[in-house]
Amino acid sequence: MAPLRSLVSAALLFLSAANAHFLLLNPPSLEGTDVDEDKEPNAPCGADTPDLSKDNATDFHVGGDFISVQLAHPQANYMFRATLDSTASGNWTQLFPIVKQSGLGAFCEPVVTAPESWVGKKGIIGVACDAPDGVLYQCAVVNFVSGSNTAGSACKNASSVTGSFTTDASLSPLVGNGTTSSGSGSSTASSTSSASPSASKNAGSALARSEFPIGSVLVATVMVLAGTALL
Ligand SMILES: *[C@@H]1O[C@H](CO)[C@@H](O)[C@H](O)[C@H]1NC(C)=O
Ligand SMILES: *[C@@H]1O[C@H](CO)[C@@H](O)[C@H](O)[C@H]1NC(C)=O
Ligand SMILES: *[C@@H]1O[C@H](CO)[C@@H](O)[C@H](O)[C@H]1NC(C)=O
Ligand SMILES: *[C@@H]1O[C@H](CO)[C@@H](O)[C@H](O)[C@H]1NC(C)=O
Ligand SMILES: [Cu+2]
Repeated sequence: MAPLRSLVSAALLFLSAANAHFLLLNPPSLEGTDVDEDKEPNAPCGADTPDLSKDNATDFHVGGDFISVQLAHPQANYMFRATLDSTASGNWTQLFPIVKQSGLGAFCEPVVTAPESWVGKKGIIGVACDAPDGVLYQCAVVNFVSGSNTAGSACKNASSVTGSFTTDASLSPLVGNGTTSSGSGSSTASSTSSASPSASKNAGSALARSEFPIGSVLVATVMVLAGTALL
């Protein structure tokens, strides 16, 4: 009995962990290495609220530094933005054109710049990721420093990944002087993407939903296991 029960709970654990969206690897996420991906739909930073008065910061070179992410969806668009606002409540400046990642895994832009006037200041870099299950958020607390950083081996694209510049009606309003878009209820349930004109409807959505069949298979497995346990 015990092995079966642990198998079921292991499957359930795996199910809850299967809600993978994306990770911000560099600059390091405010949430550290233990990111709560279920809370990534919460604007502006996911599970945590930054506090510039106490959060640790890493250096970000305004002349060019790298932003690297890890994507668990077959495709997503990114907005790289930054603010000096102490709690990331607004005044976001766009750092890079909206870029689309196609293909799972590592993606890195080696030369992302920030305003020269920010040198010596502490701020927040935010990454908003428009994924098939909604807009997801991560932040990093950084010290803006002068010069540029040559991206090393930590900055790479997975072999099957390609990128292109794009437009995205969900991401483009996320900069400016207003307050942040409050996430507009973009929870896990409904997909509000397909704003991108280049998203090919048929091929794209079939691919984009490839995570759901896996989930269903797991649900079926758990149900079979649970059913067996009742016998
Ligand atoms: C900041 O870094 C120091 C030294 O590494 C560490 O002790 C402290 O816990 C960190 N603070 C936060 C909020 O992560
Ligand atoms: C944005 O910056 C302007 C000008 O510095 C300031 O008046 C405004 O309060 C800021 N807004 C937010 C949300 O921080
Ligand atoms: C990854 O792909 C993007 C988009 O094509 C490109 O801009 C970037 O330079 C690539 N990164 C690396 C490390 O080659
Ligand atoms: C934000 O407001 C400041 C001060 O009013 C202005 O200088 C700046 O251009 C505005 N930035 C954006 C992105 O609207
Ligand atoms: Cu996701």
